[in-house]
Amino acid sequence: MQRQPIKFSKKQRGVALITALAIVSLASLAAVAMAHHMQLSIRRTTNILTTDQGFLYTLGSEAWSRGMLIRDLQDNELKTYDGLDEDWAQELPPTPVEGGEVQALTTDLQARFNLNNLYLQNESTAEEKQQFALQLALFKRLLALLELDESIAQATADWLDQDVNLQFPDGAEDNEYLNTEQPYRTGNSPMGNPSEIRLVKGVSAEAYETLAPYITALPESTPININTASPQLLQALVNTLDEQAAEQLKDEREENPFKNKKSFVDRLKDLLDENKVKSQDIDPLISVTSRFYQLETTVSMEFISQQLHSLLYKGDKDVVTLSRSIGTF
Ligand SMILES: [Ca+2]
Ligand SMILES: [Ca+2]
Repeated sequence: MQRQPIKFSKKQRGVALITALAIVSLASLAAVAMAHHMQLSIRRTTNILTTDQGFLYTLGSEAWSRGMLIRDLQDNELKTYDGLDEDWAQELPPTPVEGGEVQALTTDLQARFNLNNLYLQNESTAEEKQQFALQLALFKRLLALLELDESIAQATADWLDQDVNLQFPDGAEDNEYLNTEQPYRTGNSPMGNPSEIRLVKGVSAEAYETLAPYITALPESTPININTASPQLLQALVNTLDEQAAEQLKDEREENPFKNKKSFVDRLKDLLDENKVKSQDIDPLISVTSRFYQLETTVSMEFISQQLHSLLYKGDKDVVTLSRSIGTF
């Protein structure tokens, strides 16, 4: 039996055409969406790979910096002092690498005032109290030189000490901070990062910006390295040293870094009235070598820029990384 061809009416043919067009346009939309999705996936993967590549470059930079410091540690001549003329202190200018460029700078954190030097345990010896008084006076002088409120020094000491009793008339403990708009309590322990001082009474955003280049927060008490400290810190160390003399010392050490503390004190006695140089007050605050360094690495790739800060510790036999942070603090 022969089949009769199905006959569609004109109306039915119109519906079929519209349906076909709708399917084609839906398929086109799906194809566009898929292509867009694929493009995003490719971009996302590229970003992940580039970020990984950048991070590996920052680790490479850290290994390079460690190598410099290890060499400094092993070379008997370089071991006697740490100064800005040494290899570790030289900046790595923007250097091309596959896919971008790397730049790095190692700085001596003992060129700065260590806020944790103001940490005084409850049961401290008379000698520890004496050391604390010298550190407090030094920080006050630094604040005064930077035209900041000296009371920040006492408030910082209260912030660090273990109790919540006011140690000084200008200090501040829980009572002060619990009465603020957003209440918080004192740290009552050494700081993990110098930016913590922003929480201390009297430290505004402007004050912190001024203070930041001169301070650090290290895991142990540290002296200031007179070979790397800024002229402002040299002035804070020796209260009779004026700006001109501090600049002069900075220029002189470029040629002849101080190999020991005595040569620094002797030079001070030449520059200043000998009777005004109290070596017993200066000696405990200073050093000519350093153990804590910061490496700042910037990696710039096509789409991404990364910054890594590494805290490096130079021990007696090796250099180790204590912490890393990604970002600009
Ligand atoms: Ca050295
Ligand atoms: Ca306290």
